Amino acid sequence: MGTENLLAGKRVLVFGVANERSIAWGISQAMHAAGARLAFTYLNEALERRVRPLAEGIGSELILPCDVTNEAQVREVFRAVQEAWGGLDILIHAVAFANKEDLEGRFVDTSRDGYLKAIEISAYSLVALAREAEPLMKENGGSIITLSYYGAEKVVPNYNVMGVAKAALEASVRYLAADLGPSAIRVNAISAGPIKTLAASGIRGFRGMLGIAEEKAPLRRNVTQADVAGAALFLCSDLGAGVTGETIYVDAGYNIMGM
Ligand code: NAD
Ligand code: 0WE
Repeated sequence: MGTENLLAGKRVLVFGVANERSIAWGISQAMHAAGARLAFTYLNEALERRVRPLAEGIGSELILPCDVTNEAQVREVFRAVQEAWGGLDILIHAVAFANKEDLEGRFVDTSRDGYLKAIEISAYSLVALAREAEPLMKENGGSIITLSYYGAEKVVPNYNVMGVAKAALEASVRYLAADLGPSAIRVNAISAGPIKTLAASGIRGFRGMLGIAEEKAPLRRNVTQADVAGAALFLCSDLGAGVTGETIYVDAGYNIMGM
């Protein structure tokens, strides 16, 4: 819909594609259609088999392994991007993980290890990636996007430790935006409504959540990967030039309702 040249020639690095339903894949397709070049990372070999064909299908030149808890792999990804492209314009962070047992039952029962793991993978990783991205983006400025959820600011049953991690993520977006702003690097979060992805498929009662969201949201529907991609295009292009440190809701308005 008229976005052909919105990101012409922009170099995009994407973390968080697992399969064709991933929110990061929806964003990637939209950015490709807007004229961007894309590089992808995958968590492990099992996911490489899903990610590589998708990436190659849109002409991706760079497809690299990266567990965000592995400092050596993180460094190698940015080294390879610098070598291939001589810089970076856009970074997409769409990575989250908590132990399954911590996404049910009582938050008060979260173990120390489970808490630290959720925060490390889902929040600290943005800080680590932003630090590596800064020198590659400095020359021309850049844009960093992460994905959050409503459970960061209100208690959503069973979201538990992920809610705490998303709160840390949203606060990290503000502190990173302040640090990187003088380098013309913008940092924003998109807080998406529930979408049926691989990460959601492991959640008991997720279908019920989709039904509730649809009923209560002002737009009376759920959001799609394409809805999230639209906001990402806005934020990463010159259309979003004045926006940084924000968490923008793409949730059909769900979060504004009181009852
Ligand atoms: P997804 O399963 O497609 O993506 C999650 C990704 O995280 C996967 O690609 C997985 O490989 C990656 N990941 C997990 N641990 C990792 C690690 N240690 N290192 C590197 N990568 C790792 O699901 P999704 O729903 O597209 O999730 C993407 C983002 O969107 C997440 O941050 C999620 O919290 C957020 N989000 C999802 C929803 C939803 O309802 N699906 C709503 C709001 C926000
Ligand atoms: O951020 C998420 C989910 C992220 C996620 C999903 C899993 C499933 C499999 C993180 N870690 C894991 N670990 C696993 O082992 N969402 C926004 C989707 C989601 O998850 C929920 C939700 C919603 C919405 C969990 C409970 C309640 C609501």
